[in-house]
Amino acid sequence: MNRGPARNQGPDQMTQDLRIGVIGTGMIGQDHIRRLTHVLAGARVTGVTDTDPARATAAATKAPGARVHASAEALIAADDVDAVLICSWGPAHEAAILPALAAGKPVFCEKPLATTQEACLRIIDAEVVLGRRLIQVGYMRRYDAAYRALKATVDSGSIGAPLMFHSAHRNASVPEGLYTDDMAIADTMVHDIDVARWLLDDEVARVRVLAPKRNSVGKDLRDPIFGLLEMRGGALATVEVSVNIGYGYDIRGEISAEQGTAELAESNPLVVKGNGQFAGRVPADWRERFIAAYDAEFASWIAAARDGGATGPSAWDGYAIQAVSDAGIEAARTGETVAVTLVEKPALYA
Ligand code: NAD
Ligand code: ISE
Repeated sequence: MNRGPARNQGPDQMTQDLRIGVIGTGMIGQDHIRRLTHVLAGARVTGVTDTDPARATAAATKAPGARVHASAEALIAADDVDAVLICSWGPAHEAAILPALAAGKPVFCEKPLATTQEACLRIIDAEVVLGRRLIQVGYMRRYDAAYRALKATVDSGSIGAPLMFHSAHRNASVPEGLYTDDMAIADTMVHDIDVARWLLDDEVARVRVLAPKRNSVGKDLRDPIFGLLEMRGGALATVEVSVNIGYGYDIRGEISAEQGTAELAESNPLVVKGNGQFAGRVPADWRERFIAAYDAEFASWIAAARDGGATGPSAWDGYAIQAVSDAGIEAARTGETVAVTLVEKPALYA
């Protein structure tokens, strides 16, 4: 997996760097600015913008040489911005992606690609007209070493054809009153939908969502939930989403195949034994659990964007995941099994 060369900020290196403009400087925007500024080589942040100007100004102080722009449009048009990193809220993504595509600038868009299938299709149409991929969507689990090992095992055929994928996605807590029932699917389960499609190399045909007894910590929140995804080829994926589990951020995944199983190992690097027990750390949140995956994801994007293109999760993936998410939300509200219908896949994403 390419994590990129060690950072070297001499003058020659700086003239070759991919110059990145960041739209949205909240939690993940700041974390990505840190990795682009201090961890990865080959890129630097030259512009930032946020609807909260104070936040943009504070973020610019963390990226030497970065200018604050008054709007996303101004940032995208700037001569010293070669590529655009979108970390604003989901409903704002389309309005940033389309002008970036029109300017021919590579885009990294944090998940979701957009918040409606119609918006995703407008983005796909714009990319198809360009005739080349310029968009990578931030489904970072595909860059995690454990998920990649799981995928390699499935693809090798060594345990036979995959029949089921069991996924558990547990957040320690979510902000009360801000995190809604639908977000458990549209904001959280989307990652599990992404890896189910990727590991099983198939699209989701139907979705059902069940809710057991509520976790009282989340009060009125419908938490946890249990998703059942039927893939077109007949395999099943099950997904537990729990967002008030308390003990940490716990991501699990297991493939059950015709002649074996393969599962993600515990992510912590150390086991401590004492007093007749063993223990290890559970990550606090997604930033800790997937820190290396985000680094690898961005190293890969930088390399592709410097060549004027894109790699990894595509606009098609963003659209297909949105379709499953919409079906899941309907399934959760109605208790029914809901079919997922996709448009024909453009050849660009074959
Ligand atoms: P946040 O609320 O902390 O930050 C979002 C920022 O975007 C805010 O500062 C807000 O003022 C700004 N913003 C909103 N609309 C804007 C616009 N039109 N133009 C410019 N700035 C705008 O949210 P966050 O947790 O950083 O999430 C941001 C995005 O990243 C979301 O799409 C979220 O789903 C995604 N995310 C991905 C992961 C992951 O694991 N891949 C993790 C967390 C968040
Ligand atoms: C957040 O937006 C993410 O994308 C994280 O990866 C996910 O685990 C979390 O549940 C979401 O809220």
